[in-house]
Amino acid sequence: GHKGKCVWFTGYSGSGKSTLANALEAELNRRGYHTMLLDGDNIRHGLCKDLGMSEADRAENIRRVGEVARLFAEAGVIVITAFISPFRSDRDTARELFADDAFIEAFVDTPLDVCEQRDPKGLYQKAREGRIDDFTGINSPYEPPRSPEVQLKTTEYSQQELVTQLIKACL
Ligand code: GGZ
Repeated sequence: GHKGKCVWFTGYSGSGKSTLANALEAELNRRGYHTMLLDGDNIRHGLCKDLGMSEADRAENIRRVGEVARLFAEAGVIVITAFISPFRSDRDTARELFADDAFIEAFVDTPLDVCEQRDPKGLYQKAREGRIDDFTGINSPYEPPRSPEVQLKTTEYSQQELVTQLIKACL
């Protein structure tokens, strides 16, 4: 297929966005689709390395990611983005860059207490100790999507089942 689109993951730090984004990308590649994964590793160290975690900087981070996603989608790529993107208005601004059927908001619905228990990078502990400002879920808000195209309940389904739900929502 050559119809570009954007699968936009959103959820807390440690919710499983990157894991699911990578699993979705692998399944799409297996089916012959050309994909591009945008995440903190390839965006916040380069294009957005001038930005921090204030509300304004997150808005600018998400704005740039949305614009890059649109460019790739226009070239026929399925773009997968994995950012907390905690503010509804920023996600809605990204959505407006795409046709109605070309923006798939994927809410990684892992409860905050589960993310905090997992704490894969020890960031929640640091935030609780007051050593990280503006940490999402601790001292910075997360606004859950009101009508995401797909809602991924990671505590109820296996990764394989979640990838199946994603494929149904995006193909
Ligand atoms: C939340 C933070 C923070 C603060 C650093 N709040 O789970 P991670 O570690 O690997 O991914 C998180 C990442 C958040 O960057 P995003 O670009 O996804 O954020 S946003 O969409 O809001 O622009 C986390 C780490 O950076 N991290 N400080 N204060 N997460």
